[in-house]
Amino acid sequence: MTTSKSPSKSKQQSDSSSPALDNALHEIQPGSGRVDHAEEQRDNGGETHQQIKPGADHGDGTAHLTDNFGHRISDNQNSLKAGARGPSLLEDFVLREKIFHFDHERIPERIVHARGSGAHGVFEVTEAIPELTKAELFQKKGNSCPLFVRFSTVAGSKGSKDTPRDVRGFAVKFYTETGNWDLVGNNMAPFFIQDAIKFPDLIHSVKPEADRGYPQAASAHDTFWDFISLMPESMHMIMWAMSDRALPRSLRMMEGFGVHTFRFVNAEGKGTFVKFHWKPKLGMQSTTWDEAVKISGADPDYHRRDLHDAIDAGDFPEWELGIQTFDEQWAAKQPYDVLDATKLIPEEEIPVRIIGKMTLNRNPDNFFAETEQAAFLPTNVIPGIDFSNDPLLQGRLFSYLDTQKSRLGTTNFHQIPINAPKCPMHNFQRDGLMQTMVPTGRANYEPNSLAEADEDGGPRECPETGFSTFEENAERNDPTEKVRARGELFADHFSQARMFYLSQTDNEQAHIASAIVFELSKVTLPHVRERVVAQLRNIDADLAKRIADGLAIDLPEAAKPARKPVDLGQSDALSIQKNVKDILEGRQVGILFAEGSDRKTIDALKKSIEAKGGTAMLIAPKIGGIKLDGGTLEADGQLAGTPSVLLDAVALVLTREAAEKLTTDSAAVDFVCDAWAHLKAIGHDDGARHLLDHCHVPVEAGGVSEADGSFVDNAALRFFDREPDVRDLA
Ligand code: HDE
Repeated sequence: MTTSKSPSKSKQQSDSSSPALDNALHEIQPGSGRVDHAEEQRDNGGETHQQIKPGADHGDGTAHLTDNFGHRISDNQNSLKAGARGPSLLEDFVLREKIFHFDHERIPERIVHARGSGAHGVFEVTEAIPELTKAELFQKKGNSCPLFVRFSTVAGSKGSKDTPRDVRGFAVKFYTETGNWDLVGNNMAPFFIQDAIKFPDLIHSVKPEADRGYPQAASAHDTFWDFISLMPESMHMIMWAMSDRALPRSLRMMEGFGVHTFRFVNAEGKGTFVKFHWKPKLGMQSTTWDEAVKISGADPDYHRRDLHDAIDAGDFPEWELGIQTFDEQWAAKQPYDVLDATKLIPEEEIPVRIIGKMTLNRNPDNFFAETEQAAFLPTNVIPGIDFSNDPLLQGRLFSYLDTQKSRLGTTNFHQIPINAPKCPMHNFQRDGLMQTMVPTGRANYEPNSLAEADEDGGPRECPETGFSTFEENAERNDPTEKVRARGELFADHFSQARMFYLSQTDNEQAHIASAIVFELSKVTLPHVRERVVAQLRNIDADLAKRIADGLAIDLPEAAKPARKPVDLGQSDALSIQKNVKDILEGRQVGILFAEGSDRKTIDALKKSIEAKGGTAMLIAPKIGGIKLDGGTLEADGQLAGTPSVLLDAVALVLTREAAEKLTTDSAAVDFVCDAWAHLKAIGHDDGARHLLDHCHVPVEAGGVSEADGSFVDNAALRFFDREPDVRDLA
């Protein structure tokens, strides 16, 4: 069956600056046996099942509408009836097939990370690391491969909003020449729990409560905090989850982490521990909490739209892939266990070494077929990359394969194009539900000697180049001892939580404190609130006091730590604000205008915003055309539908009369008040001052300026100094 492809709006392929990038846009062309499901059906041996071509369209390129078995449909508007006003007939196979298929369109959503957005891209090696890994991909600078990424929230359902306070999934599927490598990480470096056996409990506690089915996509409720208060190991991750990292401004502006310690293995069989990092080209940016709440109403698809639009416009999001590598000896000297996923390795201890670049350059053609059906498996590693004994990772190695069977319904989910490798795939696995490959010949077992009779005996194993598990030095473990226990240092639950908190700016610390007060204020069980504060006392006395004050409760006794915390100092890399990139790229700047606004100011602003890589968005009370000197100007967004929460900075270019009129329009007042409260740059001309005065925005405040070049410079920043004026930071 032919499928029509919509013309690409983006400048994607033709504009890529790197030849490697261009090459990798084309799929890896393997030898025989490649299965290209989208174009045609082939069997394992490479034979094609021919499609009947003649008369496949109307002669003008428009395909014939057919049912699923190729029968042309004459009428797609009316069902078959016994008379025009009579009952529908059972024999209407066109109607029945259409409704039958529709009835079964939904599949179970992911148990966690149900809401996600995907994109295709390419990975390019910028520094070869053969001394660390034999992975084919990393042998040469310039090597590249196609990839697919899916970003997600964790707790919410598929149809929930993009901007809850939550961890974001950051899953990357590299289609390498030696098989798929899935780096299934998050935008936060540690995790809530240490052992996979606690994962179902963690997720049950954060999901909507069992009896009442709410709250959706929120951790601010009894069961989550009840569990957390009883799991001190979660305290480090709680600091991250309550920080601005949980409120990314854009999926393009967040870091990614492999979380676990993995292992590189080189050609000599030498193992090196490795932690993976993704560093965004646009730097990190977050929204404020109030802004995130309002965005979820104004545009629940805020992140999905932003990612899609950026790629569509040719502003391809980029991340650098970095590694921290270390050996057993180094690991043994640390005050934490590198196998404990609730811990990170400070970048000041081991700097992140950049080895590659990921560019997202193509939107999925079909959300369901690609983004929804993408199945990531931490077990997808390539020779040269291996696992560690992290007990959380070990549990994941089972879970992901298992879950795909119930979500995608078949053990053959690897044949779905988004999941299929782009290198040759041959084995003796056969049959199963929804088998789409048509193997030929008799060889469905191995060893066989069919080749001796001139028959195809099928593939053979590869002792030299195949995946072989790292031979671990078992010195630190006795593999003959069966225990339900954890490493000794796993018991330190607070040292890194404290390091994270102390590494934040004052203002970021205040955000953490406000977030915890907000969340605990939604908790109805007083003993849970108290128990959380008792745990927080082990992180920082001041933090615990702030929370107790914020809840108006007495400071409880500190919880007794399982192991005495140690002082790890600070790590500046953990703060967003200490690392912010002062750039306009990727940012959306609004210019509000109305009848009579000065066209020259608008044009000049737009030009300089675009010159700095930002996007200018014209906003007016009416979208179709506003009268200005010398003609009319169309807006990109209508004022009520484009609140300032969707913008990074706003310029107000208004006549005095228009400004006065807008003081009675709550959309305009909210536009200004929110931009002020969310610490955004505000530019204004003389006429617009009236609206600013009405909204009590002091024109001499930081980030408030004339609507000229100074505004465009400011637009790259947020003005945190203003924060004490707009909210209680106690
Ligand atoms: Fe996942 N996780 N997870 N997780 N996870 C899933 O797999 C699970 C963990 C992560 O875009 C599920 O295919 C267990 C850590 C991402 O499709 C499921 C444990 C990290 C995604 C599952 C963890 C992650 C998932 C649901 C503890 C960061 C979305 C659907 C042992 C390193 C991938 C699916 C996508 C998805 C299980 C812990 C990241 C149920 C048992 C730690 C980004 O299998």
